[in-house]
Amino acid sequence: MDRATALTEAFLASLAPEDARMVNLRQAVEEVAQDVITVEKNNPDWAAARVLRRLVEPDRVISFGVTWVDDAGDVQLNRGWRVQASNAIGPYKGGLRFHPAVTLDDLRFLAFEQCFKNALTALPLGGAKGGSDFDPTGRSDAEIMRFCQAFMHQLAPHIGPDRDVPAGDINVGAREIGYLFGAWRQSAGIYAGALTGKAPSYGGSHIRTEATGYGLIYFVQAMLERLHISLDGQRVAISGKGNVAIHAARKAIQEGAQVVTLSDTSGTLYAPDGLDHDAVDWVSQRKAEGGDISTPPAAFGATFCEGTQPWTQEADIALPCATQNEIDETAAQSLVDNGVRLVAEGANMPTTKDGLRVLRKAKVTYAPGKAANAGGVAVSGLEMSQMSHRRFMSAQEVDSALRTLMADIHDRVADEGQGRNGVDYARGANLAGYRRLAKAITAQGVI
Ligand code: NDP
Ligand code: 2IT
Repeated sequence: MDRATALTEAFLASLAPEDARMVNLRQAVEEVAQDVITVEKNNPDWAAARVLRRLVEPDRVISFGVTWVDDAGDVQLNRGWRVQASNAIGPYKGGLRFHPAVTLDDLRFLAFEQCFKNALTALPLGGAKGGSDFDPTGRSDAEIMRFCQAFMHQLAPHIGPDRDVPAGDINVGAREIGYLFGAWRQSAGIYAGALTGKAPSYGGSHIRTEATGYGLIYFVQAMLERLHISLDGQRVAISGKGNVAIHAARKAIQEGAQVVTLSDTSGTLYAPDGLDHDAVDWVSQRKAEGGDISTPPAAFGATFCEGTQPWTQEADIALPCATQNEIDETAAQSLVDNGVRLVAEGANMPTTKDGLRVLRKAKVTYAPGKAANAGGVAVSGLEMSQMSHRRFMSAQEVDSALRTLMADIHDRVADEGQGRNGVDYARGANLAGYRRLAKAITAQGVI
């Protein structure tokens, strides 16, 4: 066993038993520790400060009940959380996820990852995540509004523009952010940037909705540039049909790629010659209506493969943009067998530990979500500045700033991850994020 693995095992064994039982948190922590633990041990200040251990321990976890009334007049109960992981380099920052399967384990791993992602943006953004086990499926607009208001009633005392700034994530988009912001504004009695992802009509940034997906493609272009390959003509398999997937698909098509798949929980839409903008618009419309994608119009040249993932189709590039752990060992092998040479994560931790081992063995170029999907939170950072200045950028200005931010993140990560056998982006992202956090945490003393 090498030194990093031995130290990582000892580190994992030192976690609180309830944390060690959180499988997603453990997976995320192990993946970071493996890359940074020897760097920490070799730096006496960072080792003495126990930087990594302090990053695993959130500053606080706020847990609350959410009570609301459905359209039938019945009282409904849900559980909500906000995990405030670290504000060492800026206000707590990270999305809110509404999904019936959400657990504290998910939000702990997401908040931990967010600290590193936000550090990589080079903006003043701390790490947090939150959400609820609320299931929006089949709920009316009025029910969504009442749920968001009840959720914010509980969360409002804990957030604010310099304290903690939530945003969207799975099932939390522009509509939900609008209801959440309205409720926060009423509760706080002031108008300020306590949430990002707002519409431009009330203090939001242009391109925030598109930023994660567009940023992912800009990151992929920076990766391909190093390999002297153009995105033009590449076959791209994308999973998901939500915010990240749709905007990644639109930008990829715009840049000349063939988007061969989109997907949802029911199956995969496969178009061997590529989906066009009309097809992506149709998928986006289906998502907005709460519908599935099983009956595409014939003109799209696409077939629906029920119950399958995109990873069984031939492609050059794979962009997982749905959820965590969607590429396991079998899926990763299938990607390799179908010709995929580059994987960049739009979702957070979509690749399992075993999946990653398969990709590495096959020498697939792999970019982790904490680098490749950082465009969303980076534009959230720009939204915070614009709101504070009371001065807003045009869509073109934000898009061009996003391109630069993603190219800079890429270069920071590639420099740190450069090794004898090329760039290890996962290692580069973990180390670059860790170094910024370690410097900030040690400079501020033991608090
Ligand atoms: P959306 O709610 O817009 O879309 C989520 C998509 O993922 C849907 O197509 C959904 O399928 C699918 N999905 C969700 N849960 C599961 C599951 N358990 N199994 C299979 N498919 C699932 O969310 P986003 O696009 O915003 O988020 C997607 C991913 O990107 C998440 O990992 C999120 O954390 C990450 N991310 C999001 C950012 C943002 O700015 N929004 C920023 C950075 C990362 P269905 O339609 O069937 O429900
Ligand atoms: O995972 C993420 O980076 C997000 N869901 C966006 C966070 C943000 O604060 O914009």
